[in-house]
Order: sequence, then structure tokens, then C-alpha cells
Amino acid sequence: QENKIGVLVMSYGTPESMDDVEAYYTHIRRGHPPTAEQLAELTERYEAIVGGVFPLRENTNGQVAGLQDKLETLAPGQYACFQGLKHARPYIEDGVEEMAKAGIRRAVGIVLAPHYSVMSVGSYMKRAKEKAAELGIEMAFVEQYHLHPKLIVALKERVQDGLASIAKAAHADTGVKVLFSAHSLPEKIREMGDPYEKQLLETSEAVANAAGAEDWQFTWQSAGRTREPWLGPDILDTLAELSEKGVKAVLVAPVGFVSDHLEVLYDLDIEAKAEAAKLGIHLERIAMLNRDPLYMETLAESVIAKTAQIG
Ligand code: FEC
Repeated sequence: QENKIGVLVMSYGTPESMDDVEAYYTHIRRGHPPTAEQLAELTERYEAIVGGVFPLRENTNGQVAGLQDKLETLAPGQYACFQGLKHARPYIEDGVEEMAKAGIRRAVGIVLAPHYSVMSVGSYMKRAKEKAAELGIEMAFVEQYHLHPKLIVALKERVQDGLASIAKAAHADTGVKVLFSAHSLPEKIREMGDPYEKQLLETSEAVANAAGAEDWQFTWQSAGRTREPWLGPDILDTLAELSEKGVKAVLVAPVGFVSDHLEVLYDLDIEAKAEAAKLGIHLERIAMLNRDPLYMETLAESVIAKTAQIG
């Protein structure tokens, strides 16, 4: 593989088993173990999503394999993909080490999240850069792909399918609000001039226009359980506000995420859905991208375009 270009495919990571939840949570909290109460609460959320299975692991594996296949089609024999996770094994640093062991000298890094924030994609990149410098690998990074035309088409199709599904479920007459959403971050990113919020609005607007959905807005979800203020409004507050305005049907489009995982399967499908039901709102969610061919092409084309920068 020495002559190949390495592709470090980075994703959030999920526990390997229920026994691993505490270590995973401690890693997310930068080495501070959770209290017994916090741990119990997170464990319950994992148990609630399909009986304690960790779908993000399988989905990330599938996306890495799908990207490798797509690169093989577009540029046969030129690329070798490696996986690096933010909060679980194989960690980002492990992925870079695997590349070095395979004799890779040049590599491109890409994150399985379309929007750039210094606190998300930026922190993945920082860790990969440090390890690559240590091991003498030259690396370039895809920082965002939130307006890639194929990503927009893939999301547009899902919004149209979701609207058709809601129309069948008897709410065709009252109109449907499309709610684009993404993981909240601490409010301090605003003062840092971070592009996260702007990029999320750009994706939302492009998808809404392509799908012909006129009635839409953006909301945050999954804010962390810390004392500092997080970007809002949160989806649960947004639902309450929409209910007061008489909205009866909502299609959630979590465009900040690309897989089925806890923040979608619990925070939206269980928590937000229950809140909507209480408010008399019919809530559905668009299907996630997972291994969608158009998403795989978005990743592959972004990697190939970036390769030019490493000579
Ligand atoms: O399915 C799974 O096992 C993992 C689901 C999962 C994804 C995910 C994505 C993002 N996060 C982002 C930011 C933060 C910040 C904190 C934070 C905390 C958690 C906790 C869990 C968790 N996140 Fe996450 N995130 C997922 C899971 N996240 C569990 C800890 C308990 C909790 O607060 O709910 C706060 C950390 C701190 O204390 O400082 C910040 C961002 C994304 C989307 C981009 C990406 O995928 O990287 C941003 C999936």
C-alpha cells in the first residue's frame, strides 16, 4: 500500500458494549468520570434504542467500506481507507498509526459530519494533524462538504419521501413544518466567528429549495448537560412554540448527522416524538444517509478534490 494515498475517515465513535459505556462517557468528558446518576441515565438511553445495540459502529464501518468501494471505482488502486474515531477505539491516533504501518506517506482526512466547527471537525483534524506530523505523514483535510450537490440531492429526496409519508398519515390538509436540526454546541462558538451555524442554515435552505418545501425552520437538538449556555432553541421548545401556533405535523430533518445513532434514535425518535404527541403534533423524521450512494459519492469526490493539495 506504500504508493497509495491514505484516507483517514473520522467519526464520533460509540461504545463497544454496555460495559464500555462508562469509559466512553469519561472520554467524552475529557477524562472526568460521570456521576453514577449521569451514567445510569446514558445507559438507559442506550438500552432504549433497540435493546442496547450500538448502531453507529456498524454504520461507520459501512460508510468506510462504501467510500473505499466508491474510490476504487473512481480512481482504481489509488486510495486506501482507514478509520479513526473521536471517542472510541480505533481512536483517530490509532488510524494514523495504521496508515504509517502500511507505509502511507500522504493522506487526506475527512469527517463523517458535513459542517465545520472548531469544536467538532476542527478537533478531529487537530488530533490527526498532530499524530501525522509525529509519524511523518503529509496530510490535507476536507473541512466541510455541506453544499456538495450530491449531498443536497440525497437529502432533498429524503425530505420529499418524508412529506409524502406524512401526507398519507392524514395530515395533508393542515400543512407540514419541516424542521432542520443539528447537534447544539456551546454558545461561545458565536464569539469565535465559527462557521457552524451559517453552514447549517445554508444546507437547510438548499435542501428546502430543492424539495420545494416552503414552510421550514432550523432548530438545535441534543445540547450537552453542562452549565454553560448552549445554542438554542432546542427542538423540545420549538415544538411547544409550534403547537401554540397551531402546527399539527412536523417533519424533522437532522441534516447535521449522517447515521442512525443515539442522538437520532433516542433524542428525536423517542424524546421529541413523545413531546410532540403530548402537544398533539404528528412528528416524523427523514431517513438517515447511512451508506447512501450519493453520500458515498459526496465523500469520494471531496477526497479526490482535496488530493491535489498534497502534490
Ligand atoms: O450513538 C452513539 O453512541 C453516539 C451518538 C453521538 C453522536 C454525537 C455527535 C456530536 N456530538 C457533538 C458535540 C458534543 C459535545 C458534547 C457532547 C456530549 C455527548 C454525550 C454523548 C454524545 N455526545 Fe456528542 N454525540 C453523540 C453522543 N457531544 C453520549 C455525553 C452525554 C450528553 O451530554 O448527552 C459535550 C461534551 C462535554 O461535556 O464537553 C460538545 C457534535 C456532534 C456532531 C458532529 C460529529 O458527529 O462529530 C458537534 C453522533
